[in-house]
Order: sequence, then C-alpha cells, then structure tokens
Amino acid sequence: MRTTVINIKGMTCMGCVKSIKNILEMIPGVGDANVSLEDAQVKVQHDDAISSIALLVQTIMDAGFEVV
Ligand code: 9UX
Repeated sequence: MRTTVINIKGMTCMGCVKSIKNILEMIPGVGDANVSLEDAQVKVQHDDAISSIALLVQTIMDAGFEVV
C-alpha cells in the first residue's frame, strides 16, 4: 500500500466528494480514499500493482472531473 495524492478540479459540493470517494473505493486494490473539498484533492491508499495511479486518474476523469 502506498498513498497517492491527486489534485482534482471541479468538485463543488459534498455530493461530488462522496461520489469520488465511492468510485475510488470500489476499485480493487484501493483502501481508503480521503477526499477534501477544501483542498481540492484526494489522498488514496492503494496497492499500485493492482490499482495504478493511471487507473485512479482515469476513474476520476470518467466521473466528470478534471485532474490537475
Ligand atoms: Mo453536487 Mo457534484 O450537487 O458532481 S454532486 S455538484
């Protein structure tokens, strides 16, 4: 497990926060996803042999957010 910080553009409410948390935590190899609306970022605990950073980023973009 490692922790990856991803900066996200486009989160405007706690609903966005919850949906990003939920979609990330559904990915195999992902532990806790801690999303901060205030900081516009997520800290994800994941096993990058199973869930790569690229997959995390793609999942966030597929949900309609921008990764910066
Ligand atoms: Mo809030 Mo976010 O109504 O995709 S859930 S804007």
